Amino acid sequence: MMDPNIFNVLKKEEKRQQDNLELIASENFVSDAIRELQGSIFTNKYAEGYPNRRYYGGCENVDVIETLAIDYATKLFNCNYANVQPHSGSSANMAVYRALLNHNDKILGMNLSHGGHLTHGHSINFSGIDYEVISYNVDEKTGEIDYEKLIETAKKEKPKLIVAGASAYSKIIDFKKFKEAADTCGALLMVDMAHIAGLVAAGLHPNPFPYADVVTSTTHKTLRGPRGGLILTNKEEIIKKINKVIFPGIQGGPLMHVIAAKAQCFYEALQPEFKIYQENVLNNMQSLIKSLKEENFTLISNGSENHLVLINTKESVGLTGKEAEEILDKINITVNKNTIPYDTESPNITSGIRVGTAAMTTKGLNEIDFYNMGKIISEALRNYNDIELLERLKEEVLTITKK
Ligand code: DSN
Repeated sequence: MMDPNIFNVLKKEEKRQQDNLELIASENFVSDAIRELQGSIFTNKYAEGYPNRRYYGGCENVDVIETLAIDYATKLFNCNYANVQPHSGSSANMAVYRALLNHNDKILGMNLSHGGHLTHGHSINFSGIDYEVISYNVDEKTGEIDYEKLIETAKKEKPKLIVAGASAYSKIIDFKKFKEAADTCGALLMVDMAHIAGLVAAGLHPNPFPYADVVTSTTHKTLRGPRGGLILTNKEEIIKKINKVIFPGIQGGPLMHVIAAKAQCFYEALQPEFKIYQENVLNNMQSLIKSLKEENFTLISNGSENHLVLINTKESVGLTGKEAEEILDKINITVNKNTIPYDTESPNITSGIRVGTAAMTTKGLNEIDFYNMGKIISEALRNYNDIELLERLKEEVLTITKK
């Protein structure tokens, strides 16, 4: 029997997920099949090692599962090798650094407050502690990566590895330019495509291959799979090193229930419907942007070419990101505060919010719904002291979520 305390919270979370507009750009809703596999009996199995090279008996079925996951992943992303065991995107990134770098080697990664990720070299993260880090920024005026500056920095600093990829960047990433930067100093190129993996899988964002030496990802964002990590490469010498670092280097037994769910995720992403889903993600984002622009909102890089947009709430409505997040929470809209490039506020306060369309597109919302959401967000943030109005807006949100 499930502990009643746990059961009650589970029910509350179920209701929250049903009644809220989930606009956090890194979240999604998985299929029943993925959820079933992630909660399946594969969780009972120890399988340290790799298919047909395990340290435990009884691995004949999990071997098939992991081989399927690898085959589907390499087919989906058009590459030669995959390691599907990383427990998370962070451990995937750690494995790549450990496999390809020595302590204190130099990494060139995107500044966290310009859209990068903690594991791309932030000083409070292992990546910034174990390695020497140089950051690149976005241009202050355009909000876009300044590729010429990136190439110049690579030439001057001669990093051993360049990290492309972001957590809060709304433009297409030009992997060819990154490769150009890497080639100026013989650096390796790692692409962390966690946010855009679903778009890449659907052919709606350029594939990091053939430019990247190694690609990391999570499987739970736009890719719409279970929470976990993934590493891909075309090079045999790289996968050999990475496999050794993942196990026995930094992980023990792989989470076979999650790997089973990853296999299902890749299978789903190979189906034609997945491309239609991703097209809808992009169309819905454009509709939300149209609505926000009509309301005179300031958007970083003036819009989006992917599934997310960064809103400068301070400039738009005079609210910090923290305040905006809290106000929207009151009307059942879930977003996260997010630093914007050249932010003067701390990461706990911020001057903006990040909004994404992947999750609610999965729930079936369309361009009209997202257009209406823009109006609701605008009205709430401009009139946050009007309790009656907020109540009415919450009702409007519930009408949408009931659909
Ligand atoms: N925390 C994730 C995100 O929200 O983008 C990145 O790992």
